[in-house]
Amino acid sequence: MTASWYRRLTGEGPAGLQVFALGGADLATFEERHLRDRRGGGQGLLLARLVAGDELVDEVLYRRHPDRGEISIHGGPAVARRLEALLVAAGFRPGQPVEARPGTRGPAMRALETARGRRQVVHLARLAEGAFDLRLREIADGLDAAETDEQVSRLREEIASLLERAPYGLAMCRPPLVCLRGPVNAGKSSLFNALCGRDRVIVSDRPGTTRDAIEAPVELDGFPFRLVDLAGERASVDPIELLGQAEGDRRLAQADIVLDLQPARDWARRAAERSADLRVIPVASRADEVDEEVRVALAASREAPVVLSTTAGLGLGDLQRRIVARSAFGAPGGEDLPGPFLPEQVVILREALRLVLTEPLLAAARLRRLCD
Ligand SMILES: Nc1nc2c(ncn2[C@@H]2O[C@H](COP(=O)(O)OP(=O)(O)OP(=O)(O)O)[C@@H](O)[C@H]2O)c(=O)[nH]1
Ligand SMILES: [Mg+2]
Repeated sequence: MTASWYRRLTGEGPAGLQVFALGGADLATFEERHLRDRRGGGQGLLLARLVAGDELVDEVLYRRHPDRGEISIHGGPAVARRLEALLVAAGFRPGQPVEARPGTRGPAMRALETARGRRQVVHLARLAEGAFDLRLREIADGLDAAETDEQVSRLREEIASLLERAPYGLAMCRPPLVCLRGPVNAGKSSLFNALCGRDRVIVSDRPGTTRDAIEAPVELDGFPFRLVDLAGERASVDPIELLGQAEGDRRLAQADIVLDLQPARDWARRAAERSADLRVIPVASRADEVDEEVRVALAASREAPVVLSTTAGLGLGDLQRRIVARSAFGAPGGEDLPGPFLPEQVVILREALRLVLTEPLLAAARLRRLCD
């Protein structure tokens, strides 16, 4: 919550009608205490009685926005002074609203609390120490001091390269979603447990064991991911199973990466069921159930599935490497360098990039706004 503030929107003077904007942590208390008998006036406007205790100060119009309120008073300068006195007594201070800054070190520190995995901890710790902040300040200082177009365009390149790192940083703060799909009994839950490193979900030879979507944070090849086990796919009329499958569809729509499992022994027969979705990594599961020649042929086939056996410990390393490579962690430029890691930071950096060649000083101010 920001400190409480108020601001006069109309000029000072003898005008009868004057408008004040107010916001911050004390807004709701102020409304409760000083705006009585609020009643609808249309288009989000309310009529209310501005009161101080039992005393009526003025009849006012009040408009509530999500982050602030606007009061229109009618009683002239004396009432305006009275309103200001009430606001100050309630903890409001005159001036511009305090801007909500995304910050760089604070959010990294908070994200560290739930960080998993070596790379995530190291990356976030570096951000929490101020590595990104420092880069922003260096660029902003450079822009303030720049005297030639060449100097400005070099700094523009630096902003652009910070933006290129955004997918990596965003994924560090909000790990990519990996969903396990496939027919019943394909071995999804067994793989889920293997990637979690413990028996997190039930595995059984009964088709349709998993009925709900279950999510767990995992570390793959040192990188953080959110892994989701889904109900197996098959025709069903059971209402609970149908609910589970609908939930599966919902999670699949959100997935960054989909592991599409089909038992190696059914691979050829089920060709039509496999998706050509770019997010999909095909997995020929339960590969210990087929001969070595079949495994080799599968791996060399056009689809090049990961040939996997959870029980025999086959293909797990290959699978993890492919997941990382397919994710934002494996994208070009996805090096472990400080860069933006929150969507709000990306918005401000984009704005700075847009401004930098024509208004370098303004771009520098935007970059400083990002800093803590
Ligand atoms: N031989 C062999 N059996 C496996 C392997 N992975 C899983 N299984 C067996 O296959 C059966 C189904 O495994 P699950 O992991 O429960 O399969 P699922 O895809 O989650 O099944 P549903 O939840 O019903 O959709 C169990 O009996 C497992 O022990 C594997 O790599 N090799
Ligand atoms: Mg299952």
